[in-house]
Amino acid sequence: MGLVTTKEMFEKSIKEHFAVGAFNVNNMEIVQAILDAAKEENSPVILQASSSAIKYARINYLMKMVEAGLEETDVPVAIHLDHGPDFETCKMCIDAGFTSVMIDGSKYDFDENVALTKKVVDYAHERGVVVEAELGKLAGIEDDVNVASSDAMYTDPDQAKEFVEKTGCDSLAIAIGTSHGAYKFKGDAKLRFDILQKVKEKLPNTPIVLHGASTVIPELVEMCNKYGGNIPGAKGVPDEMLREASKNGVSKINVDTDLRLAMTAEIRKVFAEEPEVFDPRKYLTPARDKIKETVKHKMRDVFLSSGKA
Ligand code: TD4
Ligand code: CA
Ligand code: ZN
Repeated sequence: MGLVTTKEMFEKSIKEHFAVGAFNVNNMEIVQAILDAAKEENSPVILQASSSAIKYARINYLMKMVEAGLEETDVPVAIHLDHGPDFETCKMCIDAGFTSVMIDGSKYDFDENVALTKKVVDYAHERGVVVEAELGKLAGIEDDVNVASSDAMYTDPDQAKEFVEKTGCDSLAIAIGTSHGAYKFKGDAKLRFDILQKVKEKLPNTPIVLHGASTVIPELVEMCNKYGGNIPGAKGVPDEMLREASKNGVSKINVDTDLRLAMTAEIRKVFAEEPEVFDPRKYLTPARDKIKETVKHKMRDVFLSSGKA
């Protein structure tokens, strides 16, 4: 099928009650692991790159790696800009062949967010590219400001409807209590599914996106710590909650932290157990395998996207 926008996979996700995983990519091993997982699970998939990923890997390398991967698979694949900070970055990605971009105007007030998002939508739609926008602030560190989870700015469902109508964005990221990184909750995980439901009532046909949705898989955290890491008390969104979200109107679920943990856990293990190893392939091979296994588990058991290609 090759490179596609997210339009059809999201329509199918709404009709058939599953979510599409959007996995952050930074290098070849990560791209290969995700695409191999999607192929084996026969699942649609979104590869996404943040602006720091683009700075790190360089946009031409990212595009060419994705194109290389597409030669080996028939599942629908979208390449998406994650958290586009401004119009220029979105334009650069659209011009480079991305099929989807996110403009993250959540740090601006409502009207400025609308205006910026609309500008990106106009440019993208003329070129057949779709746009994700964001309304509301994720708890924790978001846009370099620390939003305490107690006064986290959840998405207002009425505003969400007005925002989508005014901007014409194709999908909407909402804040219901998730946050980026490995420390999402102090006590029990709590998500505002009531807000998700209200947003869905107001916007039944708009694909909804969940950011900061890594599980922070306990076995991976343990493994990192066992082999010399220091990430105590890390906690994410339990699989069960993500499965509910996938069945009940969330179309796209973003995952980066769990892939970082998978990769680091395996590399640490080799470093700790085989200090004589200095061939990068000796530790990047198990790292890549672990990312693939992690992605497959999410597609099959959590997002329910396996077989939906
Ligand atoms: O949008 N994302 C991934 C954001 C990571 C970007 O970080 P860099 O700027 O360092 O590349 C998510 O919503 C994933 O959330 P997660 O729960 O995996 O942290
Ligand atoms: Ca944001
Ligand atoms: Zn995010």
